[in-house]
Amino acid sequence: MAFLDEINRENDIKKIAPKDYDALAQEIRDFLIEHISRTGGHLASNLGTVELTMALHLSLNLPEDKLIWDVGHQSYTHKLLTGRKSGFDNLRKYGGMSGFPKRRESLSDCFETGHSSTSISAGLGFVKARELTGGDYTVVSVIGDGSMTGGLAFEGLNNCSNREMKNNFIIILNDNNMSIAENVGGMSKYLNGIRTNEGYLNLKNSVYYGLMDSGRRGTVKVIQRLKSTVKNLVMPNMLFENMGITYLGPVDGHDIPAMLKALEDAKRVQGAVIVHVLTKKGKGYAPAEKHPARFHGTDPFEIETGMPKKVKNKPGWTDIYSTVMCRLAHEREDLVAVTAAMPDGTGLKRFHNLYPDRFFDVGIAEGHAVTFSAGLAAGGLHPFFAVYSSFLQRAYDELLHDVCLQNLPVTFCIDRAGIVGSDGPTHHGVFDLSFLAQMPNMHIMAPKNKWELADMVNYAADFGGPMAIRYPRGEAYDGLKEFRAPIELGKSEMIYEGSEVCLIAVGSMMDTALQVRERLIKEGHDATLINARFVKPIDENMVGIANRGHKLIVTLEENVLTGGFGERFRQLYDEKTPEDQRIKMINVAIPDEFVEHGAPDILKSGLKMDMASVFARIIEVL
Ligand SMILES: Cc1ncc(C[n+]2csc(CCOP(=O)(O)OP(=O)(O)O)c2C)c(N)n1
Repeated sequence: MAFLDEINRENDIKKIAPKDYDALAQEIRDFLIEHISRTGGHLASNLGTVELTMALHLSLNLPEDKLIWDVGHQSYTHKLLTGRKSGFDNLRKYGGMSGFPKRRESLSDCFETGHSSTSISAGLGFVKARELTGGDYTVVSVIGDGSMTGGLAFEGLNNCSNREMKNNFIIILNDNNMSIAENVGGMSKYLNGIRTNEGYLNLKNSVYYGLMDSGRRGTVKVIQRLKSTVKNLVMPNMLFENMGITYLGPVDGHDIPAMLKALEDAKRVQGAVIVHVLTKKGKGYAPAEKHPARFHGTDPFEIETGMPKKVKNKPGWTDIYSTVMCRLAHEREDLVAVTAAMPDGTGLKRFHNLYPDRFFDVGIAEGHAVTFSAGLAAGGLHPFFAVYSSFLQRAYDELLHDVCLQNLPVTFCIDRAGIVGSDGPTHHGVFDLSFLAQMPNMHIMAPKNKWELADMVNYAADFGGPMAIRYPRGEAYDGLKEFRAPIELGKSEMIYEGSEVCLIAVGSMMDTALQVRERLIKEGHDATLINARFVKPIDENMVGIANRGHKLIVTLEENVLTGGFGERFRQLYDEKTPEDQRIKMINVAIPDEFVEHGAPDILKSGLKMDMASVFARIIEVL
C-alpha cells in the first residue's frame, strides 16, 4: 500500500513521482481485485481504466474541473483517488458506497450515471453552463465504445460540432473493443478500422508527434490542420473531423505519459475534441482478460481461479426464458430475438448460437430495438425483445408510437423487473407496470413461478398484439407447481379460496403473499390468495371474489404505487362496487421515492414489502 496510502483526497496523486506511476497502477489493480473478489461489483472495465483515470487525475484539477463518467461502472479508480478507499469495504451494500458516481458522495462526482450514453449530452450542458456563468474549468466526458452505440451519444455529438461551439470540451473515447459482450455495429467497425490501420498510425505518429517533440508546438491550429491533412491522405472519411469535432489519437490508454500529452493537446483545442484511447478490458488479471464479459459485473469470486464463491444451484428466471425461447424457435420459424447489447444478461446467448440469423444485437440502443422490432413485426415476424426493465424506460415513445399505436405483435420479455439490489436506483425495474399500462393495446403478464413463465412465453408467441412479460432478477420461484391453469387473456388464477383477507399477488410477490397467508392462518385468520397473472387487462372477476365475504383486500406488486397494479385495481374496484359495500384495501407497492442500493431483502423490509411488514399492516387494519 506504499503509494495508495499517500492518496487521501483529490490531487494527492500529483505528489507521486512519474517513475512510480506503474507501481501505483499495480497497487490500484491489486486493491480492486482483492476488494471486488469479496464484495462483487464491476471489475473488468475498472481494471481497463486504471492508467486512464490516473492520467485524468494528474491532468485535471478536481473537484473544480468536471469529469463525467458514462454509465459510471468504471469509476472505481476515480473513487479511490478522491478519498473513498474505505468505502470499498461496503461497496454496493445498503448504506455503503455506490457502484456508480454519486453527487452526495463527493464533489468530484459532478454528474450521476448508471444508464449509458448520457455523458456527451451532460458534458455539453456543463460546457454551455460554463459559458453562460463565466466559469473557468475543464469539462471531460469519458465514454466507452459500447456506450457510443447508443443514440443519445450521437445526438450529443451532433450538437457539439465545432462549427457551433468555440469552447473546449474533451470527450475521451475509451475503446476496449467490447461492450459487455462483443461490441456490434458500424461505429465499432469504424473504430476498429482506426485501431488497426497501421499505415495511418505510423504516418500520423511520425509527423504529428515528431512535430510536437521537436519543440515546434506552434499553435494547435497549425498542427491540427497538418494532422487532418495527414489523416485525409490515408483516411479520407474521418467521421468525427468531418462532423467538425477534432480527433486526437489513437492513444495507448495504459501509457500515462502518452495520455498526459494527449490531454494537454486536447485542452488547447477550441471546441469539442475526441481523444481516442485504446485500453484492454480486464487488464492485469488473467481471468478477467480472458472472460471480460463474465467479469464485467461479478459476484464474489476466488482470486486464484476466478471462479464464483457461491455456486448457483437453482435456475434463474433468465435461464428459464432462455430454454423456452430456444425450444419455441425450433417450432416457430417466424420467431426472432432482439437484444440491446445484453445477450448474456437476458439469456439469449444460446439462441444466438442456435439461430444466428434470427438473433439481433442492436447495441446499447433500446429505443431503436423497439422500433426495429416493430418493423420486424410489420414485416411478418414475431420479435421477442428481451430487455432489463430499467433500460426499457429509454423507449417510452417507441413503445407507444411504433408498437402500440399500430397494435403490432411484439413481445417484451422484461427481465430484472422489481428490486434488483446492489446496482441501486438507476437499475431497479420498478416503473414498467406503470408506463406500460398507460399504453392502449399493451398487454402485461407477470408469472408467479418458473412453469408459468414458460407458459406465458408460449402464450405470447401466439398472441397477435403487444405483450409484455415481466419477471425479476435471480432464482426462479419453484413453489406452487400444482397450480398450472391454462393462460387465458385477462384471467387471474385462484390459488387458495378463503375468507377475511383477499390477497392478490402480482408475479414476483407471490412468494411473499403465500408466506403472509400462512402466517395469517397461524394467527387464526383466513385468507384467499389470487395470482393476478394479468396486470393489463386486469381480471374484473377479482372484484366479485374480493366482495364475497372478505374484510380486507391486499394487492402486492414490485412496482411504484403510481399507475401500478394496485392503484388501477382500486379504481376498477371502486367503479364496480357501490360505496356502502366497499371493503378496505391495502396496496403494497413502492412509494413515490427512489430506492437505494443494497441487498433486496433489506430494501424490501425498508419499503414495508416483506412478509413481516405486510402481515403487520394487515393485522393493524383487521
Ligand atoms: C441504457 C443502458 N442499457 C444497457 C446498459 C447495460 N450496460 C452497462 S455497461 C454496458 C457496456 C458498456 O460498454 P462500454 O461503454 O464500451 O464500456 P466498457 O464496460 O467496455 O468499459 C452495458 C450494455 C446500461 N447501463 N444502460
